[in-house]
Amino acid sequence: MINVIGLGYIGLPTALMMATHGLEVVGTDYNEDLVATLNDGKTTFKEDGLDDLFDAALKAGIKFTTEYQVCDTYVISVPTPYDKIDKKIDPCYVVSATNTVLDAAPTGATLIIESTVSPGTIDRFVRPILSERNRGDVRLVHAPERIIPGDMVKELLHNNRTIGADDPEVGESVAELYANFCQGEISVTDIRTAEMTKVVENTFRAINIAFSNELAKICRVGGMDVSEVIRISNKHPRVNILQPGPGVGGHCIPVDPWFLVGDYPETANFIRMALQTNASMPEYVLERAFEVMKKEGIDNPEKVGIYGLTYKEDVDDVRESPTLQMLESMDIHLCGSSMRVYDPWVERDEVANQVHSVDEFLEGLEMIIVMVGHSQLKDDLSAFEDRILLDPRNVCGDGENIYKL
Ligand code: SAJ
Repeated sequence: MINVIGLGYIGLPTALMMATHGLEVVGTDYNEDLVATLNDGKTTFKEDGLDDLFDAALKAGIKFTTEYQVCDTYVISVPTPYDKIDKKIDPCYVVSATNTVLDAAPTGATLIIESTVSPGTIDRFVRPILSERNRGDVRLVHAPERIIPGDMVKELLHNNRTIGADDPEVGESVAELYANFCQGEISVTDIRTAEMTKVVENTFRAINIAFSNELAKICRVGGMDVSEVIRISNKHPRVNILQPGPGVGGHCIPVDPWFLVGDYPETANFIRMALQTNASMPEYVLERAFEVMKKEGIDNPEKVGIYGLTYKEDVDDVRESPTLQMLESMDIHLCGSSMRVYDPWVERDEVANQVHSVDEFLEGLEMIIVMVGHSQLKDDLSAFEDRILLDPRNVCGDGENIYKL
């Protein structure tokens, strides 16, 4: 039996995928409400294909509980927040989950950590627990998750995976376990390399986005169209520049690269600069919004609305979202967050001035900042027609009323 610990954005789909591929799975989370919701037959977040996978997993016999199980394999998939001041990882959830697993785990159990951790975290925080508790018998593995929100179900099936283990035989046996559902290539390596590759992958993406954001700023100063510049540059067979935008959100790309900066402050200079460039974007959009307001004679921020609150399109996750970062920066500049906010994906109240229908959003609005290009935007755009649009993601098409980054 496999006990998946932590039923959030990664743990839940992983547990469901395992359960629908012939494995006996129990999902555990300390959050009683979350477990109750799952036991009521409902999923806890929106994700393409998740509800169908959930129904199939229920039929296959998956169970949800707050209790850790006595079994041979544990998958830890808990959050790894970071300290915003010193930029280092906070491994508290991994540490407490490991301790509780060890209370239940029989001799020789396999402990797979899927949570993203900075290189060396397992040596510094997990191994000491195993030695203190005399549990050298536990087979320790790091199998960092790689799935992208918005396409998680497909990526769980098709992405290549990395398995880090002390003993290559243990690594191979865990690779076989994942091969029950994973059709990608599975690389087996040591634990520290697995930790590093995960952070490197997200750092690579952060730097690529930072490059495009910097290009957007250069093109604005130089009077060039950054989208056209990137589109044509990407026709080169060895160039693949990502898209500029209003900032970088989510729990991964703006967070994980800081682990390297936090642990290697003297060396990770290039990475630090890239992260600072991405972090500057929400405020850059705000400045651009004021520029456009001035040009268009819009003097009152209450006549300006923000479309999109999630960190990217077609997800309901608002963590570290560019809109939240922008609202924070408005508070700092004392212009208040008087702009109305609407996001078709976010039903719960997250911020002041949030409204829950397009009609309420549009009432009296003269300008809209389109922060997220949800699929619904295609329908909503026709209603936005006679307003001024600021389009930092370049998802609204072209027109006299549409301003770019
Ligand atoms: N973004 C841009 N321009 C782009 C692409 C993205 O501004 O061209 C922005 C998005 O709008 C968003 C942020 O970057 O605000 C991050 O979004 P994302 O789609 O790039 O990535 P995540 O955070 O949803 O998922 C990433 C993925 N990592 C990589 O692709 C290397 C995913 O595979 C990881 O599993 C995930 O991080 C994670 O959990 O680590």
